[in-house]
Amino acid sequence: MQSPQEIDTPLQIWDTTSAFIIKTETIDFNGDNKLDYFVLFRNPSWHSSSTKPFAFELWYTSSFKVVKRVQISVVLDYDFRWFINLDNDPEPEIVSARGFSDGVTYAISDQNPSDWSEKLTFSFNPILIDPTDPWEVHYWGYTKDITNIMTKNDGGLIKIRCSFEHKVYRDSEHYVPDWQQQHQLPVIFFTGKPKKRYRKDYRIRKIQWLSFQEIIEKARR
Ligand SMILES: [Ca+2]
Ligand SMILES: [Ca+2]
Repeated sequence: MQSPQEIDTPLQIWDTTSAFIIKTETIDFNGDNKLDYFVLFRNPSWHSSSTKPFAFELWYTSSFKVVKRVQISVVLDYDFRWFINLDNDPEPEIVSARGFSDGVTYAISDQNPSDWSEKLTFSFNPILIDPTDPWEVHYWGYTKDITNIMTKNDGGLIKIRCSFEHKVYRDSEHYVPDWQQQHQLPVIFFTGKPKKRYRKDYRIRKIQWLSFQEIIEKARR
């Protein structure tokens, strides 16, 4: 699981709009093993009373072709995204944690390589395990603490450590997703270092290793 890294803007991206660049990040978002770029631009025609997006994020491939343009109208308190390939198509899936201090949505999105649009497949509860902890205590998976989603390779198929039997209740801190599309909110396990060491008895049972597609289908049932 990798997150985009901030870099100096490559010279190939510099042009007449460069004065408006807020930041440039790099990640391989299309899965061809070459680093691509996200460039965040300030919208020069935005003003405080305007309803226009205040910024745009342009997605450049490694060959500096713009393949996606995202309008940004809201400043989130939490806006984390990680890229990891979880299925058989080459492009990575996006693990995200987005929202406000009173509610963060953890979700996995599938990318459509024809226009790089993101389709939310399911939301989940993030549970963190410290791999050096022999007791495998379950902590809440805060965005700054998680380093990787727990997966294993099962005969060429990627399986994700998860559970659908738990008592993780979302309090006011945790946003509940659209239940019309998703009937069950799984626990997804991550490795990392629990700095806050926040834990409750989540009563997680029947821990399974399921493929990305199996989790999508089970969450909808
Ligand atoms: Ca790439
Ligand atoms: Ca994929």
